[in-house]
Amino acid sequence: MIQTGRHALVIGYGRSGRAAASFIRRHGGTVLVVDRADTPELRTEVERAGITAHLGGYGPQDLNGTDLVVVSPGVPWDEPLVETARQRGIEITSEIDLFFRSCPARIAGITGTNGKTTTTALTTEMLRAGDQRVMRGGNIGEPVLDRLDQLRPDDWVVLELSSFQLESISRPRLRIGVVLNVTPDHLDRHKSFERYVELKARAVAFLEPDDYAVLNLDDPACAAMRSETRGQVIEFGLQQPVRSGVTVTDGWITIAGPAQPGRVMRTAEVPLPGEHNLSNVMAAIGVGYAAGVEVERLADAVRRFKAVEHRLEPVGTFNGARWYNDSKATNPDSTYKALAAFREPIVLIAGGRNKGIDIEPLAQTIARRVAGLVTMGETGEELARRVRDAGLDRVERAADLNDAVRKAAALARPGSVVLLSPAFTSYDMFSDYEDRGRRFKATVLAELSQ
Ligand code: UMA
Repeated sequence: MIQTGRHALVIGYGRSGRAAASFIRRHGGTVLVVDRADTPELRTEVERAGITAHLGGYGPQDLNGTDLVVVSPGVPWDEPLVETARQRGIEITSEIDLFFRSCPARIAGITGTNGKTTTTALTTEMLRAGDQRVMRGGNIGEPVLDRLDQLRPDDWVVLELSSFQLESISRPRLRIGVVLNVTPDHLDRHKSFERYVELKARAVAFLEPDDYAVLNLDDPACAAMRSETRGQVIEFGLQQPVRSGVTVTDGWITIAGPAQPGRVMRTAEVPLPGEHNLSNVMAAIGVGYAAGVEVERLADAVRRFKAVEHRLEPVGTFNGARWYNDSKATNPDSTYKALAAFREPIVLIAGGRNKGIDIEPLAQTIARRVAGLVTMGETGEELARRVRDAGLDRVERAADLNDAVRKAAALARPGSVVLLSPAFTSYDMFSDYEDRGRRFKATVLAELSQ
């Protein structure tokens, strides 16, 4: 617990920073906020909170009198100001680290490159179906530290954990740790794929023998984590034989292993499109099973589950074409999964800011799989050129989101799927992927519904 009298510097005043600042002040500490941005919204936020803030940049002078630095997930862990604080021997933490240090409840943590949010949302529903008190939060967009006081020891907390968050937690001890998949992402920040995998593995590296590691056997990096945990392993997989865990046999999701309850539900009953979603559902079933929820209740929770916003979220049908918002696809792998989820001809809207990823394999896949492409954002020009070079003719470059929607509508035919699945981050044109997804939906509805 934060002791009274701490003088904290909170770097970054977004969702995580606001939760941390409010928690520390409520527990008798003082807070100075710094943020590289200086916008009217931020000014209003700090004024409303009555908090001292230095906006528009920061430097070593902000560390004077500080004995605790709280770093937001979006701020690099090796940011110069954080390094200076380290050198001065000041304690470094984060909103999620403070939460782990004090949380009295059991934590199930879900990480992976893609599918985290859907799996976190579904897992929460499953544990609730098992009559558990559950708090959901983390990278899903819901900070948890400011809700710590509501928790009791027999509650569950279901956390979506990003690599940024896992990096900042000194001891991420989970009761159930899930790693869904690991493919190249955030390499601009973590520098190498190996480091990124290492950070993801922290979700299972601190388990004790009574805890559970839920690991995807179809993903080599996840499968290798079996040897890095002391927890009991619940495997899941569609392609690899599963000895003990969740698998699919004869069209049924099944729990495999000695004296296990067998069939859970038919795969055809899963209400989310795509094999990747089946894999997410299997992971969530693994968690629900480890937490002792009855199989029938797990199946019911899946049947009732609706798509999460911005992940293959249906927007509507216009002129016979079905439109989907998959703005959460901020890396190529996520876009591959979206493309694989449909059999129909696809008009894809893609492009954004590159996080250090090679565009060529993405261009090849798009050229093979889609009927038409509209590109936008910083990578738009290169992506359009490479996809044309890879053999697709129907490629358009859009100036902005309205233009992208109009061009995609012109390429679509009755029976097509029009899919916003950008494969890159949104920061070149939008404040985040949620902003991109919401503006996309609003534009589609404004342009196409009459
Ligand atoms: N800022 C700085 N310096 C920096 C970077 C940012 O001052 O170097 C400032 C920005 O100007 C802004 C504030 O910090 O005012 C934003 O902080 P933040 O980027 O940490 O964002 P939050 O709003 O606090 O949201 C964070 C997570 N953001 C990131 O990891 C980038 C949210 O995940 C998370 O939902 C939230 O905490 C609550 O836990 C978002 C995300 O994009 C969804 N995550 C990445 C992903 O999923 O790929 C990892």
